[in-house]
Amino acid sequence: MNPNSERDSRLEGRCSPKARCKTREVKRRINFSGPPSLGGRLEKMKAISTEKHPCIEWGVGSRGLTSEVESGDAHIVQLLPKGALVAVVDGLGHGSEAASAARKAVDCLSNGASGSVISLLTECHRSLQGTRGVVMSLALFNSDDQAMMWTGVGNVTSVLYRADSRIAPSSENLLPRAGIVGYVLPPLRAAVLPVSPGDTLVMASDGIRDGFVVKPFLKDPPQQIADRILSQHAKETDDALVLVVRYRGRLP
Ligand SMILES: [Mn+2]
Repeated sequence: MNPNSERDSRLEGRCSPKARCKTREVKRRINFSGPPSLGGRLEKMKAISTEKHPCIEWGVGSRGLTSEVESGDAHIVQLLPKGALVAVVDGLGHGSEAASAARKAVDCLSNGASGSVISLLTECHRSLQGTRGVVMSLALFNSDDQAMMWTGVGNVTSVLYRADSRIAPSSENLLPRAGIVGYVLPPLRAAVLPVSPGDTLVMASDGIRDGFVVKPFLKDPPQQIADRILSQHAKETDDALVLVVRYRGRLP
């Protein structure tokens, strides 16, 4: 896709008109639970993506538009002394340029992971000048405060699901600002939400169709939730990535 036309549509908060249909073939290709012959790359990704940390537990499902070219979607889970920084990044367009922009954003986040989410995003914007740019959502869990601060630019969907069904609302959506990190940065806003053990954050690039259902599966391991969303909601027309992070509670 022409990066400029994608930029225009991203700036207006629209998705690519191409990103719609689906085929069985793609569903098979991205099915993690299928036979190992479906691709060593996916198997490897799954093997390293389920890990535990006293404060969070997470899983990630991801696949590139084609198996030959690196995905333009990326994520980071950075464990910190008092919590964790997590983010999903979507480089504009596809292929190596999108992947390199996404990688640069992840590097930038990992270098400054102890800063606030707004300063991190601003820093990313600076370091991504001259690249295609990315859209991203990021969240910083602070286990001292039992809180999560999140912000985002462009269409990466982020939803926090409450483990305790008595809490209303039972889920909250991040409201990202329109823009492109590395190209046009809007005035940023971050929100702070209290978190309790079991609360689960889902971040998905726009290669994942809206409408995924998480609430009935909140007790499942994060990797299982990520696998289900990827296999049922990945578009065939875009890179796709979903990160599922469960807050486990205060660090000892
Ligand atoms: Mn995308």
